[in-house]
Amino acid sequence: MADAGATNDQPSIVILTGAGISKESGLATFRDADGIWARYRIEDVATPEAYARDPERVLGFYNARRRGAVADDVRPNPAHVALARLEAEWPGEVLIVTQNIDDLHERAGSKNLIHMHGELLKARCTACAGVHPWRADITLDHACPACGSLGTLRPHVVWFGEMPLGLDEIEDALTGCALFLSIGTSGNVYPAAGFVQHVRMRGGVPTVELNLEPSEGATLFEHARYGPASEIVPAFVDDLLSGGLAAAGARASLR
Ligand code: BV8
Repeated sequence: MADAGATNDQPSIVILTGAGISKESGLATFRDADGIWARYRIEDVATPEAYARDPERVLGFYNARRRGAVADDVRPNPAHVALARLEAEWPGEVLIVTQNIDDLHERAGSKNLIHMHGELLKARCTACAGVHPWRADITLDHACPACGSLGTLRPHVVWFGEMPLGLDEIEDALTGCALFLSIGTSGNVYPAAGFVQHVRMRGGVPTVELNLEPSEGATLFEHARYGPASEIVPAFVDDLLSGGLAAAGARASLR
């Protein structure tokens, strides 16, 4: 993980993404009317207590989502591709901090990426903490590839009540960035939803929300642009690459 802007004096960008950026790739969001939390209760499938109480139910929930995420027709959309292009062409560091557990940012070509809520295509052993690439279903009949324990594999994802991953690197990046972008997230889940306040407290750093509609934290952003990510993200990246940071504010509506 590169340090936040420490490698060069060019302006660095931190981008927080959420389920909305993957919606047009065919993956469900959480809080839209047709979202995951409209069909499942968090307490039943996305907490350590749920896994302890009924591991097969929790494994089944993630197995269904993993099958969806690896389906042939689920591919990066123009928003993912635009962010990979930004990372390749922007003179300073670009860090994507994603709440998403799919691999669409990687498949679009993004390299500097933190999955703060973990990764659906990895399994973690509760006996030895080993983490392994895993594209198939996880069942209690599987043995850990590292320690051989049976029935100890869980999805390598961060459940409610568990500590998100990479918070130190994220904190460093938020402290040094010249632009903070939030894309496709409702701003309901912390600590991710609090990142914009961290940047605001520094003063003088533009914060931009790119979303289908105003999020819970919409008023905290200096600029905003609303519409489908596959349209507004490539347009925003074009402006950044052609006009620099100043264009970011111009492209997005002033708050
Ligand atoms: C923790 C992984 C201790 C598994 C997920 C204050 C501080 C710290 C914690 C808390 C706090 N207050 C409350 C808490 C506890 C809790 C929390 O936030 N609860 C909420 C419900 C109030 N947080 C935790 O438990 C976290 N851990 O706190 O540890 C700690 C304490 C202090 C400091 C550090 C640590 C752990 C949270 C992680 C839980 N795991 N997922 C899985 O995926 O199943 S969270 C879950 O929600 C998803 O992962 C997702 O990433 C996340 C956020 O959802 P979004 O991505 O925003 O999706 P959503 O559907 O909500 O919104 C989609 C948006 O896209 C919408 O706005 C929509 O309009 C837009 N959209 C739709 N279509 C499009 C679009 N935009 C553009 N284009 C489109 N086409």
